[in-house]
Amino acid sequence: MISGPLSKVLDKPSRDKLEVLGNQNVIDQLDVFVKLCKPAKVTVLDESPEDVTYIRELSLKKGEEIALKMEGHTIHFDGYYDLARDKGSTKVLTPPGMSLSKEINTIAREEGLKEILGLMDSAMKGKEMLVKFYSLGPTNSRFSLCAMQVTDSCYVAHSEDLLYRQGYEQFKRLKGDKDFFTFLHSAGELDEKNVTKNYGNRRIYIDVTDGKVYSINNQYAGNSVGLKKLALRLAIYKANHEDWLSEHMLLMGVHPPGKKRITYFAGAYPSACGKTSTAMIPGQSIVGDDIAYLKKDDEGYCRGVNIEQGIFGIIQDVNLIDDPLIYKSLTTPRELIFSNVLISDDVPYWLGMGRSDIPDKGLNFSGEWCKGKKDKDGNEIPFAHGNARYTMRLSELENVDPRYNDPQGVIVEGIFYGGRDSDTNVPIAEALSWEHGVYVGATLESETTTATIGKTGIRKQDPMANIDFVVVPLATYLTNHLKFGKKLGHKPRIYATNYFLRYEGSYTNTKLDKKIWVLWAEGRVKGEYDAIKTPIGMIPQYKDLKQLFKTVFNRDYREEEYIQQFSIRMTKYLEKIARMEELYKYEPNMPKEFWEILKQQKRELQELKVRTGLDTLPPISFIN
Ligand code: SPV
Ligand code: MN
Repeated sequence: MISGPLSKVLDKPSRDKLEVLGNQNVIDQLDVFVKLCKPAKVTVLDESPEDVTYIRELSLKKGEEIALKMEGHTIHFDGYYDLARDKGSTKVLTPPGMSLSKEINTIAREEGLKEILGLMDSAMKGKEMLVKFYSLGPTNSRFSLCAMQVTDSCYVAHSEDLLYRQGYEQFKRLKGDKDFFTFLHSAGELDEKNVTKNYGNRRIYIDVTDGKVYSINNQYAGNSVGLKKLALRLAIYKANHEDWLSEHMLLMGVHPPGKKRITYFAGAYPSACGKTSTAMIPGQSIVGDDIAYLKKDDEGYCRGVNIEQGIFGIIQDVNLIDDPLIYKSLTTPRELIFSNVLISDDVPYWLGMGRSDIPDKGLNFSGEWCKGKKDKDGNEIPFAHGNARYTMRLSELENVDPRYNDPQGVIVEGIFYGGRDSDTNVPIAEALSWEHGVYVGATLESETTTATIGKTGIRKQDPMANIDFVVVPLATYLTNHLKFGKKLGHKPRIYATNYFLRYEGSYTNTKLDKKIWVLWAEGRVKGEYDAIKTPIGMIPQYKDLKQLFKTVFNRDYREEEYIQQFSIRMTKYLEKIARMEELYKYEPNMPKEFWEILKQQKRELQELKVRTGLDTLPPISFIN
């Protein structure tokens, strides 16, 4: 029954769509939102091509996006102070008795609701409220989760049309049930450039116990697009109260050269640590580059799906040499949103794109820009932002995996955990067991980048690359991982990767070398390579890497390179262990397996150090 405030702002087509959907919970929620946000009009959209086109065109009409020269390409600018995820303003609403790890910001639920609902009051006055329905994960699958997005931002709705599967039909399958997530977003008051004015009142409040997120006074997708990191948090809460995993992970098919098989891997990397470029390694196939759900199937395999169908990727350093496939997609006609790059004569320019003819002026995230322009602190504003992005459908890529939409998911046989680490971890090492793999994920660290607001280059702990999103106590989350693995008859092997190891200031490998580490892991999963056991895990033998480098790149991989990369930096690993002790000692109820593995690794490394009197040991010392 549609009555109340909602019925006054609905036109006939929107009313019909809600009626056909047949979900009173949806109607009741919208009624509350309309009363609160007071939009001039509510437009309900289904998954018809007309409704998808409506959003795309409205975004241009309202100026939230501007058309570029290349067909289908548009640009959207977030505000100067809204260019990355804002961790400080993102809080979990905690009811009495709920406590989370200290890494997660919380606010008492009642107090938080009062604040956010206060900010939402009349936020859409004079505006159009858009109501969209999506499916997280493929539709018609045991993985599908329904999600309703309510927003006044066409850019948000357009981004979601590119990034997620339409779910109006999936919502019908709920048959009126309440089992869906809800995201209420308002960009708030906009200035003449269509940028959020009151960014100081930016708030993203996660109501985990009610399956809702409220987000206001922002536009950057990591803050505004409900189905992305906001849904990841709700899904982590759900997964940890059920028996599956919701992870900040890529999914990819690995194709060993000269062999017919495809082996699927998942991979967790903190923001800007090579996740998308791993999923896009030439010769492999991409299932997803950001968020995956993992569940056990009836045969005991780990199955994974990409909850998305698109990429919201960092554009910096996408060039013909390092990311040829994406570069090609960004420079040919297709439906594509650029954000926070430089626009000159309706052509986009970004950092590290490999062009020497970057214009001296144009439009960028600071407004009208010319070379030498300074911010209010006197710092020079670069022509494009380091966290500038592109948004497009996966189907636009020639390397999309044929099973990226498979409702069964793919069988995950390996998992990568990779941080940005200049001085400790080897490029790749295999965990000794599932439990050791959970330890490897739990001890993931990364040096910060521009993907979140704050200083860059600082080492941060980032368990499973998920620290920003783990809205249950860390110990609960890790215990759930351990339990998940125990139930699997066929456990994925787990690998620690590091593409950022330096020696005397320079990277020890090229950007393309990650292909070799990934192919080595695939060969290990299939039992093709022996490996060297060290206290931190199994590392590759020189001869196997040498052969892989030769076959794949026709390059002679020198033994000096191998020794530089795969020596075990015992002192550095011990320093890392000390940081982990510090992080986890405040965490109540940590699984005992975690401390056992940590202590054993510490003991072995200390003994080795004492016995050899060295800080670092070459791989050969571990061969008996
Ligand atoms: C990340 O930062 O991990 C991203 C981009 O994938 S965001 O949408 O901002 O989360
Ligand atoms: Mn991400």
